[in-house]
Amino acid sequence: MASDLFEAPDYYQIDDLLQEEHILVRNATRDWVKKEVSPIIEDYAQKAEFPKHLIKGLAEVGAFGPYIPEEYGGAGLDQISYGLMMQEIERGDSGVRSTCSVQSSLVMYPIFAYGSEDQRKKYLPKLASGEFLGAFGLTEPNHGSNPSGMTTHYKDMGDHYLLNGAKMWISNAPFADIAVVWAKNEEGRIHGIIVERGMEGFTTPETHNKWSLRASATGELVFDNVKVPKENVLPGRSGLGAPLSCLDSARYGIAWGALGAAMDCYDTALRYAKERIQFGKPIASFQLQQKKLAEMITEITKGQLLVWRLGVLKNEGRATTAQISMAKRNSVEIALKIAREARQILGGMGITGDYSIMRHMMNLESVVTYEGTHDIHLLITGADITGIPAFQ
Ligand code: TGC
Ligand code: FAD
Repeated sequence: MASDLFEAPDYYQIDDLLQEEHILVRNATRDWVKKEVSPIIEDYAQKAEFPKHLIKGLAEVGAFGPYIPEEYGGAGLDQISYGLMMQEIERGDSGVRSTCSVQSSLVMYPIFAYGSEDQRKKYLPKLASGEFLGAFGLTEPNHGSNPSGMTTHYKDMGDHYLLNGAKMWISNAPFADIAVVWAKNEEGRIHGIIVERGMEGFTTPETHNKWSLRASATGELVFDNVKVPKENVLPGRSGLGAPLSCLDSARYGIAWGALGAAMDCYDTALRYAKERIQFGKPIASFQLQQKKLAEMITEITKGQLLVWRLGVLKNEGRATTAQISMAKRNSVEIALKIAREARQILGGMGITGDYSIMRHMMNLESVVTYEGTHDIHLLITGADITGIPAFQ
């Protein structure tokens, strides 16, 4: 990719709403992304390889457990700092942000919120430092949008549990050291279980041939009579609400993150439009191109205000699942539209890896599907405003 000239749009002076710590965290992450992610990410995406060497740096900037208390190795930051971090990292690449979302919100969060003190002490510091990488197993081959139907299950064998089943589409699976896996007990109640790499019968085949999130590793988690120590079950909460509450946290990060991708596409397209001459004039002088750019900055600005307000509510413990869902859906939808329009502004150059836009666009095709599809999020809003769930 050509050198990273990114300048963040702030059309409504939203920086004025941020505290000094937010700006420091945001700028430190932005600098790190410019230095470490932008120069290499296109190559890794082209090779369909996760840049493992970034793990140490991600841990150092605090992207693994930004809001987990410092006593467990987290950064102890608030929700707006967490959001800004995700925005900057996804500005670099959605796949890198994915790794952080999974590690922080889908692995560290459930261990912090529902784990025993021993589990917290055993796993959280290693996850925060990047010594361990985690995965989150909810989706199954036959249960994606409806995880309540999951068939992965475990049996009480006296001194241990026996786990059987399979999870599919799992980020980080091929090299994760541990996985937080959601499975049913003999009564059909869902519990979280920490499964460790090396347990007999536990395999993690990689999913190949993705056109999206190519710099993020995806795979399966397969459990064939895996003996799991009883102390690996998360004791604090059971039922579908436990994994769904983790999704709240990850979806919140995506709401900020997808805006980062949108900002990068807009910024790239604006610069290109001012430089590219056709018919003797910069293409930015043509009304049709201005319309695209004007709509992009309008949607980005609305999105920025939405996630900032959501961050305030989240800091106060008042953000609802439906509010988070709306923000995730909105940010990803506008980011995808912006990526598609931005790509057109770059003409043929837009399809090359010399620019980040096509990579963002392809990545966002996963982001619009994972953590709840666009349709599921529409239904979550629908259920919230009407009081009538229309999922089935
Ligand atoms: P429903 O009846 O609505 O709820 C079941 C129980 O859960 C409770 N609950 C929640 N609790 C805490 N936090 C939340 N956000 C909660 N939402 C619901 C609810 O009160 C109920 O409790 P109880 O005590 O009455 O049993 O469940 P449902 O089966 O009707 O499903 C609703 C639906 C469709 C919205 C839900 O299943 C859903 O969100 N589906 C989408 C699945 C999804 O998002 N999967 C994501 C997998 S992970 C992933 O994609 C990671 S990508 C990683 C990366 O970033 O790379
Ligand atoms: P389906 O549920 O089969 O949906 C197919 C289509 O039907 C969608 O358009 C959907 O909106 C629509 N649909 C479904 N139900 C309804 C309904 N009631 N009303 C209207 N329309 C409906 N999962 C994890 O657990 N952990 C991970 O780390 C993880 N990482 C992922 C990484 C990638 C790259 C991808 C692509 C997915 C990942 N997922 C992960 C899985 C992801 O969460 C699921 O793909 C997603 O929840 C959708 O499930 P599905 O693919 O089975 O689609």
